[in-house]
Amino acid sequence: MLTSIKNLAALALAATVAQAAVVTYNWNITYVNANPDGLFERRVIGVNGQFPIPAINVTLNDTLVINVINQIDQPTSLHSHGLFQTGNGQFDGPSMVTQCPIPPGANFTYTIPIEQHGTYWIHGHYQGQYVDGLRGPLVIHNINETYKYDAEYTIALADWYHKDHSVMLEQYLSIFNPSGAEPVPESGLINQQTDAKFEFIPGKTYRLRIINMSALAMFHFHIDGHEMEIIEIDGIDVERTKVTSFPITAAQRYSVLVTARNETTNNYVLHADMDPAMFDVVPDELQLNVTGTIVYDAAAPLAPEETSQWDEFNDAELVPVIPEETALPDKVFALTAVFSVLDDYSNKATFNDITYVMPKVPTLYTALSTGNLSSNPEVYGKFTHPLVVQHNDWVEIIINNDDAGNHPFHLHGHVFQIVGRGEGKYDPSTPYPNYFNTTNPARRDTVLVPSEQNVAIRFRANNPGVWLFHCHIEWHLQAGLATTFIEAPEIMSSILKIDPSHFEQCKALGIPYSGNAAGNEGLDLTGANVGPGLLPGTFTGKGVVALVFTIIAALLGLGTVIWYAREDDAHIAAQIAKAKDTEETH
Ligand code: CU1
Ligand code: CU1
Ligand code: CU1
Ligand code: CU1
Repeated sequence: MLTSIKNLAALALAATVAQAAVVTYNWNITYVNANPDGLFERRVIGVNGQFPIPAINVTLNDTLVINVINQIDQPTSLHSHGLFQTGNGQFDGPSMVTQCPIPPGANFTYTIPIEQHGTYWIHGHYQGQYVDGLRGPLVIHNINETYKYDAEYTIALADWYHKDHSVMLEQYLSIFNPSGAEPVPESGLINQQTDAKFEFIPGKTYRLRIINMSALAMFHFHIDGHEMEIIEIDGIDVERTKVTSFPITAAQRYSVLVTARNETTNNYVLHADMDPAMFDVVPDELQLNVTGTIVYDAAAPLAPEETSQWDEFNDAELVPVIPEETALPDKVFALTAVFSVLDDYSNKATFNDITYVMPKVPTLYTALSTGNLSSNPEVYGKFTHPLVVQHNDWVEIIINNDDAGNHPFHLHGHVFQIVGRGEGKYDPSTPYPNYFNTTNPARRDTVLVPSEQNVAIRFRANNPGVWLFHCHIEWHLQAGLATTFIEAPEIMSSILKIDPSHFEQCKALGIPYSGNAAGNEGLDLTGANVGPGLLPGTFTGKGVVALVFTIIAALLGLGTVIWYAREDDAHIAAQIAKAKDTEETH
């Protein structure tokens, strides 16, 4: 008996080894013209002359190799969202955090050992390139999946804009937008189109992998005539949980099991409703009701569309299949997120009054080139908002959302446990009754913190490296809603060796790749990039918005009118006008 078990184990091991492969994708990053919503053709960022970008498919234990050739006229970098990259943080991708961006015309290879399974995505992490199209699904198959199903579909949801991200970003961060109204998308897409179809065969069970690749939009997902069971969140398999609908924020993923009906008399509408609460203004022409079709028989009629009902849903109640207990934290960071007009008169985001600004040296290179000083947060510069933790610390982050908007916060290099959720600001002196869920809490890599609420998350600092923690609304990241975790600097250089190809990118762009955040030795931060500070005085955020409007009106008067008039897109002007109307409530 023992022998046969041993043999089985040997067989399983052999099977595992046999399946491990090096899977190579050659990605020429190129501009492509596309018209995914059928309303407007524009230049987008695609791969190998294609848009949508085809999904990456790999299996646990494979090594994923992505050979990038940057054929666009701006630098770029790629982030594999949700991958731990244990000991491999040099290939995590965020520009000026773990690498210099890849210059136009240059090559760079990402080599990523695959240590997880589930549903992920890959996207540009240089400025807002993913908003312009540089994003695609990354599906990691398990060797033996936890749940049985007959077939699967990947359903990538995304918001879509008609203008280039850079153009909208300039307007968003300008002094003419002191309320911080985000650009509202023109469309919502399913698999980068407006008419996605998914064939179902009676009686079969499907795994649907739903990914939200949006810049801003949150969707509510449901399917007419079918029940769904959630089985995965952000790469973590969870106990089957029946739902009629669920919300999915930017950067989150869900897998659901859906059993096909036993007849083919009708086809059914699949719904991804955009949540209007995410938009400052909902333009009349914006179709919030984004749909696709479950097709049983191309000739069959569509079943009458059901009215949308959104489930009250708490992802913190989902139960991971592989339990992981929590522990009392060694380090607690309370981060309060606020948007306000700073002393450059633009609306920026802050965590504890600091708005993120990129350093002159990518933070990972600073960690690896400053010796003993790498444990001193000062070397990373105040405006990368460095949070230093030691190897294997249990780290708790209490995120207080003191803003009128909802924010999906994402941590690179980890999943975190959702251990608490509450109203208002978390007050450690009066903990909520039963606030902390310490029994196998839900784990994921992106969590929604609704307006005027708080969420407590925990993770173990078992992945030496430099990991960004930020709001995954791309506009908010660009507005500075980010901090940087410096994890285990005391042992980082013994684990991470930077491939020399990194420094070629830096040299070509004239970016220094050693020293502190200013590119200097020691703690001399002369010349470091600095962000705007808080406006002086006793103004509240709302008061400042009102004040700034007054100043703008007084100083520019007619000028603003001309600026609006020159704006050829009426809807941006409408947003600004609307922002004025709502300045008191924002
Ligand atoms: Cu990420
Ligand atoms: Cu991401
Ligand atoms: Cu946000
Ligand atoms: Cu990121």
